Amino acid sequence: MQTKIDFENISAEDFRFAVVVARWNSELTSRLEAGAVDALTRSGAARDVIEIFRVPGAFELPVAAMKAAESGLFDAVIALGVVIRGDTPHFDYVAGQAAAGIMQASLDTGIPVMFGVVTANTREQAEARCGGSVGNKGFEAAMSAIEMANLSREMEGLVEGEDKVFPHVV
Ligand code: INI
Repeated sequence: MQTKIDFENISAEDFRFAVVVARWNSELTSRLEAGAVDALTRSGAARDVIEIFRVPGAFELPVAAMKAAESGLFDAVIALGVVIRGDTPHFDYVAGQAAAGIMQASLDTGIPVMFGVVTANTREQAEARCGGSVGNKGFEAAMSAIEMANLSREMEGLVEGEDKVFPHVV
């Protein structure tokens, strides 16, 4: 059974967000960044509660995401990058470590950290996912961040045995 999310009732208001953006493939990561900011502001976040941090490449996303999550200043972190497969195994190391490190940052801090990293075999595939025919993974990651920020706040008050209503799930 798939859980239905009541998007009418999940809002980015009253939350603060960090967006960590890789500069590699910056003409594409800038589109992810614009999509993420669009999703957050359209959902009620003020522009001044969204902090943007830049890192050289996707490999550096985890450490910056971890620092943002540890700071206590943000309710969710959105890590954005584009890794495109080349002729060598480099892609596997960069994409794999970015994914593992982002998950580690999230689990170690308890702050939701979103994996907004496009991993593609070709530039065309990447373009399609950065505001092209397949959507904008930055926008999607930000919507997931809003959902997780809401869920985390609801779960903070969980007491065993107590009836708890999760308003954003219908
Ligand atoms: N970084 C990316 O974000 N995307 C890539 O496609 C990429 N490629 O192809 O090499 C990439 N490499 C740089 C890497 O993320 C680090 O910045 C670098 O290795 C220094 O640690």
